[in-house]
Amino acid sequence: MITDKLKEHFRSKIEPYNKKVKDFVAQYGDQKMGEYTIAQVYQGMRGITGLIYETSKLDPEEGIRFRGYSIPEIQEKLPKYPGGKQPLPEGLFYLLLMDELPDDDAVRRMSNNWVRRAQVPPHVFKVIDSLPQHAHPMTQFIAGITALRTESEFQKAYRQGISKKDYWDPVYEDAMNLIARLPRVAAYIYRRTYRNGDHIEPDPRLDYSANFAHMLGFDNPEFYELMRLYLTIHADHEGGNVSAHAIRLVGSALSDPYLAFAAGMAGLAGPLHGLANQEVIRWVLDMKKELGGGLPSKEEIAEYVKKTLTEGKVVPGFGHAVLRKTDPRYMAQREFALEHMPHDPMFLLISRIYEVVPEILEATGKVKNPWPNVDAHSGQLLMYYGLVEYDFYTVLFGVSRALGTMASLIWDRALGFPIERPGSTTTDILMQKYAK
Ligand code: CMX
Repeated sequence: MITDKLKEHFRSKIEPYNKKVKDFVAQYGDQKMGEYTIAQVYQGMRGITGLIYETSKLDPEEGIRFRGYSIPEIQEKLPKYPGGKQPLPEGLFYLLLMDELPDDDAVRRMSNNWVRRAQVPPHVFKVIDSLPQHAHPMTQFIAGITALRTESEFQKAYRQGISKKDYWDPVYEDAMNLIARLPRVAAYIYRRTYRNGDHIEPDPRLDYSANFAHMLGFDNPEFYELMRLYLTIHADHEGGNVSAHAIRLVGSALSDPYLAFAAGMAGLAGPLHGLANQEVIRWVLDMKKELGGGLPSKEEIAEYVKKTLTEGKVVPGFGHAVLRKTDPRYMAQREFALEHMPHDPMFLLISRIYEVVPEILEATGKVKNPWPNVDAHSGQLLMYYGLVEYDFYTVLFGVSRALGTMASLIWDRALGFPIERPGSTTTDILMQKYAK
């Protein structure tokens, strides 16, 4: 195990945080938090708060807050690469884990720490190579993550009989190692699938995002900046979304962070969740093809959207289970596009879709949030710089999602959260009780 100053700093936070939680529960634990309806139970527990997730909180109107900071605030307050404008995801992870804003030194320490941990064992590449090249990148990613599990410190420590109060320590090790290794695994999948296996070695002098972009094969300072923004804004979205919740749930059984993260990635690969980023581009390209190329008019887009709905499909990139406004993550990406590629034809099309879709979804009378989410924009930015293989986009989302969910998982164990086990019931039981 690597002993590091970051871990010692984190260790110093555990006791006071634990005391805060224990005192609060001791004093207020019997207070009621609210009531919910039968309909909410049938609607995927929508609006029922049933989890403590310390690192971020989603407000329906304002969007995500990371440890209290909104996206514009973290863009302003987190350290940046010299000369850059976008926050460094190393800094976001520090904020989520330590519950304090990092300075430049802390971010440099985080970057260096991950470089020291980044070595991926060769068998992981062999496992990925054993899959057919046409296997979806998320299939390859999940296989790679599961293969990384041979390195689990938590698994080893548990077998040796570690005490409950120390669980967080090997979970921290696994989480940090996983975060450090994911870009290499992801880049390996990209290069084997789309670049004839022409792999690129990491460059330890680069920051986390730039090194990832470099291994993918995109050595453009503007793309580095995009990757810093991308990895920061996709990192965390409170605890109830499918990927974060799956990671937390599986982790609560004391499955190690690799298993928990693989479970979360299986959820992220669903088209109603993270896979929506690839679906958006697929849908937009299909639209362009059907409408003869070029920039379709608003009327043509409206017809296409209505046709999508008539066919019983969702309009990808729009709607959200919690948000009720345009996603600030969408706006942050739009601002990036306005600064770097305002005349890009794909950006003009994405902007026009934004003008057309909400009114149509609203008119259905059932869509609760007609506004775009994060996935409506990300593909356009990637395509602009040449990362056009959209089946790969959810892997990028996954690398980012590790930052928030791993910070949270470390806290789950540091706070001694129990195994998650909500109750369930049946329709017949409910009918006997309520349908009188
Ligand atoms: N297109 C068409 N119909 C939509 C829709 C959309 N974009 N968004 C919601 N609806 C429909 C739902 O399918 C549901 O229809 P039924 O009553 O016929 O089942 C109805 O409107 C009510 O749904 P809701 O309460 O507004 O939304 P949910 O909380 O159930 O679902 C979400 C949220 C994101 C799954 C949904 O909006 C959706 O499918 N969006 C498109 C896929 C997408 O972009 N997902 C990415 C979300 C962000 C992320 O996790 O990465």
